[in-house]
Amino acid sequence: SGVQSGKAALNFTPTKEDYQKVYNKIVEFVEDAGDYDDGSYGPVLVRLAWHSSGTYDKETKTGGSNYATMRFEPESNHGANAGLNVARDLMEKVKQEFPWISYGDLWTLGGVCAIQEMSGPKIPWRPGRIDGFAANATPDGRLPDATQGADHLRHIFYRMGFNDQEIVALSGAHALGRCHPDRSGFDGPWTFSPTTLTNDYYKLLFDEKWVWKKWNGPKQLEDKKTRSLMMLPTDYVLVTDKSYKKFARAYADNQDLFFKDFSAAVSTLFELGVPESQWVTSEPWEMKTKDEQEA
Ligand code: ZEM
Repeated sequence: SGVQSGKAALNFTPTKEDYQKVYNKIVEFVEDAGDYDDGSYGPVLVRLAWHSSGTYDKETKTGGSNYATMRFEPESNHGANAGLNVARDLMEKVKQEFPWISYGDLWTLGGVCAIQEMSGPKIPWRPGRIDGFAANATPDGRLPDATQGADHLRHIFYRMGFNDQEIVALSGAHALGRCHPDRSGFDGPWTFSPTTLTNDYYKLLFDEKWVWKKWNGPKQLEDKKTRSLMMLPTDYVLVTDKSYKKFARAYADNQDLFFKDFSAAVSTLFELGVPESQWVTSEPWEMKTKDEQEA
């Protein structure tokens, strides 16, 4: 069997149907969020999958989603990961029902599930990540710093192997979720529908007037009209940097194009750091949404 669980090798080779069962269990937990945030754990699961993948460095081939090293200190305590214990604890409940899945596969499947169930595009995904050790963790500072500018984003995302178009497409994930003062220090959602993936993030960047918020917290922008939405400094550079702006305009004008490019970039993101030999299939799978299975 190509899949290792961290426990003794199980005499069991999971099929696509087995992973679909895991997906379906994640859906149950995502929807059973009660009063948490906007009524869904979807956004924080997307953030967990992203932060477990976005540590990748293409030069040294270190970091990425392979070993799920955020389970260990000090990575679990890196400032960028504040609040992700919520997502890891939720995924732990799924892991208890499906102990054969690796944490890296579980967390990335959680991100795929969350995006698809929040009306996003299909994210091709395949299993093969293995559980690693604290020694596989990367140093702090590999994830982007929201207070910085266009060149910082290039430095961070080029290191992962992405280009300007992909930086802009990936940033569209901020249509989802919100900032929490007790996690990042920033406050508020980017869009009016934080549990549905749309291209509104780009539309709002162009259509609203963004002004610096007057408060004691970190530098962030708010929309002048309602003062209920926010943009990070790194979001705003998508409309001030000439190269980024052209892609942001295209995504604001065409949600299908955004979905197509977002799907491709996220699928690549979630596979960073996994050696080719580990994949259990050469072609990534499209997991079925809850709705498709009920139809
Ligand atoms: Zn985020 N992100 N991110 N992001 N992110 C936050 C929240 C979420 C940056 C960033 O500093 C922050 C990507 C890229 C970048 C999500 C997905 C993706 C927060 C708020 C910050 C500060 C955290 C909090 O307080 O809870 C920066 C600088 C980025 C560089 C471009 C990419 C790429 C993502 C996925 C593909 C999501 C879904 C959230 C919302 C989490 C939640 O709990 O609601």
